[in-house]
Amino acid sequence: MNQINRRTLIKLGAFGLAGGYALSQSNVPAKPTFPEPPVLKTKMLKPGVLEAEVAAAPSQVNIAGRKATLLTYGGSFPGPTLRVREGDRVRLNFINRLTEVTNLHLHGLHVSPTVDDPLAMIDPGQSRLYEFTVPRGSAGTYWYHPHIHKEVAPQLFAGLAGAIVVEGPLDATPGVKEAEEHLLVLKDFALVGSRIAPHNPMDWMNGKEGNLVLVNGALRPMLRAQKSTLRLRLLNASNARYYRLQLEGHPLYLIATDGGFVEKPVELSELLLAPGERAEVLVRLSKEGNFKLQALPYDRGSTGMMGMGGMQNMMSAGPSQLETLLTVVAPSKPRPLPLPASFAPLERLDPAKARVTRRVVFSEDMMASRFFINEKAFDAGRVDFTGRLGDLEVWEIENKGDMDHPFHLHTYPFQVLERNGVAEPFRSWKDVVNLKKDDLVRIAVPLRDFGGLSVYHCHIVEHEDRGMMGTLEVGG
Ligand SMILES: [Cu+2]
Repeated sequence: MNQINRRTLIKLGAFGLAGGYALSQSNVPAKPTFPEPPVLKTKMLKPGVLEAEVAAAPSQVNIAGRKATLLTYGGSFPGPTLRVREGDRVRLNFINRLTEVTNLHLHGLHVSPTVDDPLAMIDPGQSRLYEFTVPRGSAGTYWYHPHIHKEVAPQLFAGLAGAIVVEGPLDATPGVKEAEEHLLVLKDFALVGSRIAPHNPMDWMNGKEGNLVLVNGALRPMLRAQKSTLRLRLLNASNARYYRLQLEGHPLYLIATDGGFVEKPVELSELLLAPGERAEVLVRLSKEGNFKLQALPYDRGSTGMMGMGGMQNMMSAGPSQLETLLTVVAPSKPRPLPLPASFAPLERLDPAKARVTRRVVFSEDMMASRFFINEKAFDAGRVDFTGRLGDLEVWEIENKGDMDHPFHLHTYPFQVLERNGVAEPFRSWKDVVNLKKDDLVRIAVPLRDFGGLSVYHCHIVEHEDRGMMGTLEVGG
């Protein structure tokens, strides 16, 4: 077992046994530890071939310091992290112990859509084997969640989400490898008693947000840093909540986006994570003290409903409230590592070589709470786009709605070329890109390695469930 796994397991042991408080064999007072998600146990069949099993089941778990009945993977929230290495062959057996149909989506992993089948249906009591090879060059942070059309929103909101961490050679970059690593699954909940609050009609329109804004299922935990440089893997696993992240007194150094490492660290004063997006950042703690990681107010154009004289008027609900997500406690006499100068060059995709340019237009019918792509609601039996394996394509995505919509494409990681005519400031691999009202985003999509039927959709999962999804069939 490598060092990272061992380290994470030690943390898991402490958290799993003591519910957030490290067990101490002496009489030293227990010290709160950061609630790291558990790690999925894998069995090595032979070098480079791993087997693992995870089940979806209703479970009573502790979130925000109270007992709640959630739908979980592996009996925990977040679900256990699948930690694998580039090049690994993975045999993941998934068992459905829910009372409803579900499946798994390996969000962001470049694997065959016949494995990561967005239309797979796994009945209660049934299982399905997800067997795939972890792509080279994909070291980064991914996740898994359900993908049953019309049921994604209630299943995800109820707790079905877990991270996938891909390790690779770039993790050994000086300035990264010595950093103290933590995974932060950002997910909000709303409870009625000890149960998940059901969706109401407004939730289906705006996307459901909850009043409990949690990190790894904990309310405003403390992260007592042992080292002065932190590597935070950030995952927005929320249905609809956006996180405009800022750490008091510290810039964030972006080192990876959805699809892995960028070419060199990018200094950011704040970082916006739309639903489904991931980012990895380095934090350099250079002074002692406590620093809040906050989600700053963000206006995603959601609407509130106001009853007036028997009429229901829609109005903008305005920006979200500021939320404190966690507090970082710097170590004494901190001495952060120098920043890595660079990682590895990313392939440059030349849009002049694209054979096809497609248009994807988001639109809304707010009164009917229906959502469309190119004026059509999702139909699993209809092929919207037909692509050719090996082609580079340019997609022009436009948001003609009033709300933000995060665009997500399965199977094929892409690079953003420009937003509203402005070139992207740096190259990165993405699988989610957010569009504000009236935005026009151009992306380059290489259709590589795998043919089959994939989908693209809004990652406000209520919108996906209410029609904002299309199909892409790639053939040889
Ligand atoms: Cu949307």
